[in-house]
Amino acid sequence: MRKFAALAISLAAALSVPVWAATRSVTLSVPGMSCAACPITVKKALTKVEGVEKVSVSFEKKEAVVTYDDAKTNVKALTNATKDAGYPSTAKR
Ligand SMILES: [Cu+2]
Repeated sequence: MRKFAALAISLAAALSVPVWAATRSVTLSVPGMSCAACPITVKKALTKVEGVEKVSVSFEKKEAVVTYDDAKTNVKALTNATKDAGYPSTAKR
């Protein structure tokens, strides 16, 4: 029965991902980017956040578009990450 128990546990673990988990996208306004090198820092900081799938930063628009898994991270974690890197940001609506 050991094998069955192990199977049941791994199955339960696989199913523990919330059904409402979804890939979301948010546009962050990052007004502190002052030169063409800034987006690199911002992108690095956002990419490091667990759950982030894609980051595209525009220096011209001073914004970052982030695609993330909302079961693993959230907008607050993203804005915190840019803030910690020296670039406070806010979510655009
Ligand atoms: Cu810069």
